[in-house]
Amino acid sequence: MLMDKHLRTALDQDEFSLYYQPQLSFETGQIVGFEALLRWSSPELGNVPPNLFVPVAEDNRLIISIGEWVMITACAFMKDLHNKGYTECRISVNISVIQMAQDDFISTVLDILEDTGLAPSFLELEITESIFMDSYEIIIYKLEILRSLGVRIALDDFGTGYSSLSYLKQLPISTLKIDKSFIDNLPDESKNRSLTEAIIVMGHKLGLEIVAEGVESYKQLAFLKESGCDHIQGYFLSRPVEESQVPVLMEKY
Ligand code: G
Ligand code: G
Ligand code: MN
Ligand code: NA
Repeated sequence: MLMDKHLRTALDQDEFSLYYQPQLSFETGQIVGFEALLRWSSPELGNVPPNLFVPVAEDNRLIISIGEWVMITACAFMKDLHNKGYTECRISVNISVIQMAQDDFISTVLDILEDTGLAPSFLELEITESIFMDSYEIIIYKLEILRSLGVRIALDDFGTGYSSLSYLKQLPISTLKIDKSFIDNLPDESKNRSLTEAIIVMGHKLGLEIVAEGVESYKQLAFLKESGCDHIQGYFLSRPVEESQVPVLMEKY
């Protein structure tokens, strides 16, 4: 397959980059973190979105080396931001189940933290329900070790068919990311309004931090603030930006 072939050389040829999307805290009105989002600019195929190439990279297992590059790059970026004086900012990285299934996943994460000098509590791993595919007991165990060392764990796309309440019980998570599909038609749609409010209350009772994803309007922001949501992420604040634009955002908020 064409994409498979070009993916094999993409890392060596420097075709990947990371964009960063800010998360704002209602409590402080400041940016508390960024989600790292992978971009692939292929000379042959053009810009290929991650929802197209990540599944291919999972099938051919390139996601292991690509994911390692993502984590190194994202942690180095955040350490650099700390050095610029923004010492409280966190970085969230999307992790594939294929990466977590590797025997050396924990040592890979710890090596990257040590090499970049980033403290564990400033790294958040975003996971989805797909970790329940197979050998999930080992993966949960690995997440528990990382969590005990201070690394944060976020459950991504929460509330969709892909994640359920039983995961909240089984996973050592610190953050719930409410899926964009719940946020889209707030505050007009009454079922989504109730569900969002209930997720926030439930999450807080479990001691979790709540992030709303895909916030595109002031109306959504106002509703989420009123409902006690902790953080928001979405185009209303900023699209994902390249690294050079991050200091501009830090000054703006
Ligand atoms: O950035 P965008 O909205 O196009 O992301 C689309 C999907 O790709 C999202 O589900 C996101 O979690 C996933 N994605 C983005 N960056 C990464 C990455 O570095 N690793 C993995 N495994 N998935 C990513
Ligand atoms: O699955 P995950 O939550 O990791 O995917 C995040 C994706 O959502 C990224 O690809 C990002 O570009 C996209 N995204 C972030 N904020 C918004 C938004 O406000 N609106 C839309 N349509 N997409 C968004
Ligand atoms: Mn994500
Ligand atoms: Na999501």
